[in-house]
Amino acid sequence: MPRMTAADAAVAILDREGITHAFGLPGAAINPFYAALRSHGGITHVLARHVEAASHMAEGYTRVRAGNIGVCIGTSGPAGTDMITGLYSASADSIPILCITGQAPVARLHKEDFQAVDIAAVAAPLTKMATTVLEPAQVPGVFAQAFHLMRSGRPGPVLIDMPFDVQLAEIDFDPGTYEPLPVYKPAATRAQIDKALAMLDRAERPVIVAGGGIINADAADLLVAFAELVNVPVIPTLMGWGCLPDNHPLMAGMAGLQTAHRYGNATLLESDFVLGIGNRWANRHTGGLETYRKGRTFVHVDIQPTQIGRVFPPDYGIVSDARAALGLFVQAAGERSRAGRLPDRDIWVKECQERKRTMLRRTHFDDVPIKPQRVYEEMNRAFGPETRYVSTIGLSQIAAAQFLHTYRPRHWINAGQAGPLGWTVPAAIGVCAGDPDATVVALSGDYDFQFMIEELAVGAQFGLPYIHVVVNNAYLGLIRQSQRGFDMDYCVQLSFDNVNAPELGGYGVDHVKVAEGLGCKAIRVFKPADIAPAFERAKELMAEFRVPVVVEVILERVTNISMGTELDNVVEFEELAARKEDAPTAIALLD
Ligand SMILES: Cc1ncc(C[n+]2csc(CCOP(=O)(O)OP(=O)(O)O)c2C)c(N)n1
Ligand SMILES: [Mg+2]
Repeated sequence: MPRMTAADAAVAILDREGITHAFGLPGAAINPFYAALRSHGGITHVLARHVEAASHMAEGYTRVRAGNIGVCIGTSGPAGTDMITGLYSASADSIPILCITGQAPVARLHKEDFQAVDIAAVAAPLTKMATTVLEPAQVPGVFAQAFHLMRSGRPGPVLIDMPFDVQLAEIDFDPGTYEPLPVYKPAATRAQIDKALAMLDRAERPVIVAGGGIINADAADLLVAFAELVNVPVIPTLMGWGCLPDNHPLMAGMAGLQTAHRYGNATLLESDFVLGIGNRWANRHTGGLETYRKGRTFVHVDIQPTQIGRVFPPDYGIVSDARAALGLFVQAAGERSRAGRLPDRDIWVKECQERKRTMLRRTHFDDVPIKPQRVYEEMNRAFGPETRYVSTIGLSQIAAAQFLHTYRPRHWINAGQAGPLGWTVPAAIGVCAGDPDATVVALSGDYDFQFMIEELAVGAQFGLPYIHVVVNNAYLGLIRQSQRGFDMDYCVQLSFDNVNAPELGGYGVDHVKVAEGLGCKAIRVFKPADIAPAFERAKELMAEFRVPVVVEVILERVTNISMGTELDNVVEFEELAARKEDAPTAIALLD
């Protein structure tokens, strides 16, 4: 039997489980694991500048491609606590990442040793498993179990904490015969699918709410096939956005309080039946449940049994992996279609399409300083359907969801439930590492960008080029808007007179200089007409220098973005589109 350190065994298992990339930074307590990484030589390591960033890089890496699992590595103590935000964000969005931490030696764990924090206990509520491995011979089993858990059922993150002496201890392990454990995914039965379809048949105005579970299950093709067979409009959730192209005739718009289309909300409110697949009835999607549920019948399909009935009791629930369920939905609907037993939905579908054509928000403004809506209009023109957008939170992200277009799964990469500021730069770097040929466009508000701006250096060092659009209002914009309810504008201003950059006119941080200082390229734009040329120049710079390129757009300070507390009371602060020139890059044009 081959003998090796437990750390060598762990790295050999990563390899056998298909891991090719890791994001992290070393420290004394994790050096044995780094020694194993070095001697193995087959895993590309990206050196983060902040340990939290490593966890978000791992998330970006997982989210970009089906089957990917991002690995993030840190030392003991604060490295582990830094990565807690990534574990939270990953677990909230059902994203598997493997977080590996070093730890003080076993015999010193209870002696308040330097950086000996009980990270497994800290991470427990945010992971599917969090464990400090005390026996070196358990290391192979713990890693095998970690991959089994991350891939089974509702996907999610795992933390493995390894004391220094456990990593170094020699064990017997044969990587050659190591085998990943089978993955468990519950599957719907045909009887369950037939029952749901019979309920759908009885509806007059049905919609499908398509959640991120469809993307996680790599089942977008089946969703489209099913929707087309039954001719039922689809409302993707923010996490499901891209599972059918925005320009698909059955894409009815997103519904919700913020990241939603006017036509998506109107269609949901008109509907009498909702088939939710791989979604979790998130509160920013549903708004008040009384409005959301009123007069509607609900069927809920989810991989996690305990999700059924968590937010409200559906009329019927099915426990299933989205791919398994949609496979049966396609089969059963196909049989009904061939037998001529599917109801005609043409009138309802046309009504939804008419709402999509007419209920538009205005994007075309020529104002200086620039209004944010115009930025998204220019992005729609500059970036094609292959673009992978990355964003996290803020007015910037909310407006992006309202105005940008997504055409493919995994092309809207967003920290949906947790929304941690600072996520965007590292997540974009993880996306680039996971799909080096992708066109990646990240979008941040100025504050999100400042949170982890140092990670730009990682993109420059490791040759991970992407375009980062920073919409700068010198405000914690979303919080400023929500403070209107308190009649205040308190502690939300990022503006100051930068003594080194008077040309910024009080907007504070000189993002161009910071980005350049970190080895990236950057362009600043003040006028609407300069946005498009800046995007074209950014593409050239990215191709030439192979580094991240920042395009900073100086916005007007105050713009309120459409949002509300109920699906039927979303407040519009700006003029609506009246003619096609008002929203020239909308999917379906007015007039
Ligand atoms: C770590 C963290 N702290 C606080 C928040 C709350 N928060 C959400 S958006 C926001 C302001 C974002 O400002 P900016 O990135 O400039 O975007 P804008 O809304 O101005 O477009 C804050 C403070 C958060 N989401 N994450
Ligand atoms: Mg801002």
